[in-house]
Amino acid sequence: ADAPLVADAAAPAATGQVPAAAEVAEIRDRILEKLKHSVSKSVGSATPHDWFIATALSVRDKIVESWLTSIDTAKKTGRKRVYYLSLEFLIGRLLIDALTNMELIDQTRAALAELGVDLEALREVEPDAALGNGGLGRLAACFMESMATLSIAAYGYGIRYDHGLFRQRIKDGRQLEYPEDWLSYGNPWEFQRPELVYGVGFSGHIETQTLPDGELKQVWMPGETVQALAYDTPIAGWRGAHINTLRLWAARAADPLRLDKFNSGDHVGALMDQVRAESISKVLYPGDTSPAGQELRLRQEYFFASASLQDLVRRHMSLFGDIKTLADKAAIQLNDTHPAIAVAELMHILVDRYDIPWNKSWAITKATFSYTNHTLLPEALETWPVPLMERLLPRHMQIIYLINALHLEKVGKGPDASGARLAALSLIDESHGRRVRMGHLAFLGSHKVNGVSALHSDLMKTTVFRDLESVEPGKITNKTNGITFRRWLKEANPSLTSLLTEVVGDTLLDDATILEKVAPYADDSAFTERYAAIRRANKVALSALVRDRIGVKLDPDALFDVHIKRIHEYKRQILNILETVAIFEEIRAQSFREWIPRVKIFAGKAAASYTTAKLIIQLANDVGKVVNSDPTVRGLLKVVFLPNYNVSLAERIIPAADLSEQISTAGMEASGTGNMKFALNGALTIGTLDGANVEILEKVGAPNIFIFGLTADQVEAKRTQGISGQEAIARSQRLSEALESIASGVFSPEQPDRYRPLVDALTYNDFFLVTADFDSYYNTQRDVFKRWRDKKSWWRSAVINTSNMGWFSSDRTITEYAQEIWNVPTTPPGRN
Ligand code: GL2
Repeated sequence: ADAPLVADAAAPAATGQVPAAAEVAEIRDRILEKLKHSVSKSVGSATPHDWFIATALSVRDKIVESWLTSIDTAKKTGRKRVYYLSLEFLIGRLLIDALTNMELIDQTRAALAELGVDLEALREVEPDAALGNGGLGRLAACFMESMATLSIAAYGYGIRYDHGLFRQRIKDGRQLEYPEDWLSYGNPWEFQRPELVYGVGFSGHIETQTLPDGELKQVWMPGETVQALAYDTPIAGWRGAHINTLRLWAARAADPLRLDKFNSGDHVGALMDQVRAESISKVLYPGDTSPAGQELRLRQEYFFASASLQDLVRRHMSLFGDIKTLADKAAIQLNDTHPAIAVAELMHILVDRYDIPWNKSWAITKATFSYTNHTLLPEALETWPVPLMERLLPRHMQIIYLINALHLEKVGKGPDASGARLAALSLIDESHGRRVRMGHLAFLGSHKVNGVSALHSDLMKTTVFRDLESVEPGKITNKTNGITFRRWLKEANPSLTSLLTEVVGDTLLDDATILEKVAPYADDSAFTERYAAIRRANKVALSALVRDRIGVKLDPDALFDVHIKRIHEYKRQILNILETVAIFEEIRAQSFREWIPRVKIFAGKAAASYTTAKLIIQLANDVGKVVNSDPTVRGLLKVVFLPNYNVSLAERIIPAADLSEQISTAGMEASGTGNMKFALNGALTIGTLDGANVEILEKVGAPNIFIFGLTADQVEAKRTQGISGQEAIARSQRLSEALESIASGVFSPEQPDRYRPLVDALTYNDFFLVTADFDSYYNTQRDVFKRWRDKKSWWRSAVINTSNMGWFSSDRTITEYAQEIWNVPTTPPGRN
C-alpha cells in the first residue's frame, strides 16, 4: 500500500494537470478503507472487481454528501420538482461518469496507480446498466445527467429490471439472445429503501358506496396487490454541485412465502405469488407476441406509474399539505406512452382518494403532465385491448371512459363533427377490436406535447395527432433531442476534449455553445493535424478492440464507415449492405483502379421476435465472411459486425468513426441521437433529410455533410404510387446485380436461398424505399470517396462539424423543457 508515487501515477491525466499529492493520498486511503471494510478483501487478494467496488464506494461517499444537501435545499426552498417517468434508462457504466462529474478522475487515477491498479481496467469490469432498448432510453439517461447539471430538482422513475437488454452473441452469423445479468456482482451505486414500499393493485371489482351526503362513490377493491420497493441511484451533475435521484421500483409479493402451503408439502406452490409478482420487474421489454406477454407489459406500466405517483403525491403532501397545489409544485414528464396510464392513475388518486371534484381533478392532471412522443411508427403507438384493461384495471377503464365521454361531448359540438372525425378523436379505437389509445390519453391528459426534432414535431401535427391538434391547437411543441457532452465528448474522447479545451477554455462542459470558437481552427493546419492525429489514435484503439473481439485486423488508415444502432428495416442497414456488395463486385471486376480502403462497421441488436431484422444481421455477417476472406479486395474492403452493441461499445466506436451512417427512410426516424454523437466527435454524416439530421445540416452547412435520398414529402408521395421496387431495380444495373448476387447465394453458398425473403421484399414490397434511394446513396458514397482523397478538406469539414455541435447538448434541450414545459428554474453549472 505504501507504493511510491511514481511519475507514472500522474502521467495519464487526460487534463494534463498533475493532481495534488495530498488529495491523491486521501483518495488512496479511502479506497483502501472501502476495500477492507466494505468489500472485505486485502490488497493482496483483491480482484479487479473488488477494486472497482472499493473505488465506486469511495466516490459514492462524495456524491452522497452533495446528494443530501441537494435534497435538503429543495425541501427548504419548496422548489417545484420534475418527475421523469420512463420505462427505460439506458445508463451504461457509471464509474468514469461519476468520477468525471465529481472532478475526481485524475486524482483517483493517480491514487489507484499508487496501488498498482489501472483505472482503465476497472472501467472495463463494470457491467453496463442496460435498462433500455436504444435511443429513447439513452435520451432519458442523458436527460437525468443534464437535469442534475442544471440543478433542477428532479427524480427519474422507472423499473429496476433484474435483467436488462439481452446480451447478443453472434453464432454462425446469427444473433442469439442471452439473459443479461448486471446485478450478479451487486450494484455499488444503489441504495435500497426498505421503508419505501407501496402497494400496487390489480384486477378485482368496484363497489359503489353512498357517502353521508348522498353522493355516490366508486371504490376499487383490487383482487391482487403487488409491492413496489424503491432503489435509489444518485445521479451527479457536472461539477457535482447538484445530485438527483433515479428511483427504480422492484416488484415483490406482499407475502413472500405461503407458509401454510409450504408446510403442507407444496413447496413450489408456496412460492407462486412471489414468482408472479416478481415477474413484473424481471426483464426489460418482455416479449409481447403472446397475450400473456402483453398483459405483463401492461402490468409493468401500471406498476411503475402507480408506485411513482403514490411516491410523489406522498412527498407533495408531506411538504405542502394540499393536493390542489400539485401542479404548482410538480411537473410530470411522460417519456413516450409507456407511462401514459399515469394520467388515469392521477385522476383515480384525486377523485377517489382525495374526493376532488372531477373537473378540478382534470385541470390539475392536465397542468401537471406533459408528454413526449418518440415515434410515428404505427406499431409503436401503444393501444391496449379494452377487455384486458377492464380485467386488469377496472377502475382506470371507467375513468378513461369518462374522460372520453366528456372529450367527445366537447368536440362533438363543432360544425365538422363527422362520425369519422369523432372516431379518430376517440380514446377508443374501434377499428380492429376495441382498444384504448394510450397516445390519445397522454395527449389529452397533458398541457404540452412534444416531438423530438423539428421535422418529427411537424409530422406529428399532420399525421398521428392531426385531429387532436385541431382540437387543442398549439399544444404540440418541439424539443429537439440532445446528448450530454460529459459522457459523449469528455469520457468517450478525452484527448479530443483536451485539444478543444486548449482552444475554447475549460468551461466547455459548462457551456457547449463555446465550441463555436473552434470554427476558425478548421483552416489552421497545425490544429487539424493534431485533431487528425487524435482521431487516428482512436482508430488504432478501436482496431485493437475489433481484433480482440472478432479476430479481424483493420487498417487504421482506412475510412471507417460506421452504422451502429438498433437493427430495423426503417433504419435501412440493408441499403448500406447493398452498397457494400456493389463495391465488392466492382473492386473484384476492376481491381486495377485506385480504390479508397474502407472498413464497414456494423453493430446493433434486433428485437428477439423480429425475424427480418435478424436476417439482416445474418446477411451483414455473411457478407463480412466472404469479403474479408477474398484476396482481391484485401486491404481495400473489410466488413465487420461487432456483437453486443451497448453504451460502452458506442463510447469506443464513435470517437473512431470517419463516416456516420444516418440513412433512415425520411419521415421515420423521429430524431436520432447517435447522429449528434458522431458529428460532435468529428465524423461526417451520410444521411437522409430525416429527424435531427435536418438540424445537423442547418448547423454544419451543406458542404460538410452528405445528404441524399427522398425527402419525407417525396416518400409519402412515392408510397401512394406504389411500393414495388421493380422499376428502380430495372433502372439500376448496379442494384440489380447486387440483389442478384445476394439472392443467388454468393454470400450463403451453404444455403443459397437464405436471403430470398429479403430480396423479394425489396423487389415487390419495398415499404422503406431502399431501392428508390439506392442510386442516390451509392453516388453520394462516391462523393465521400472523393472527399476522403482530399484529406485537408475532409478534416476541415470534421472540425466544422465538431464546432457546430454545441446546440445539441442536452443542457440546451433540458433548458427548453424547463422554461417552456415544466416552468422550473435552471442554474448553469459553475454558478451554484
Ligand atoms: C426513439 C426514436 O426512434 C429515435 O429517433 C429518437 O432519437 C429516440 C429518442 O427521442 O426515440 N423512439 C423510440 O421508440 N425509440 C427511439 O430510439 N426506441
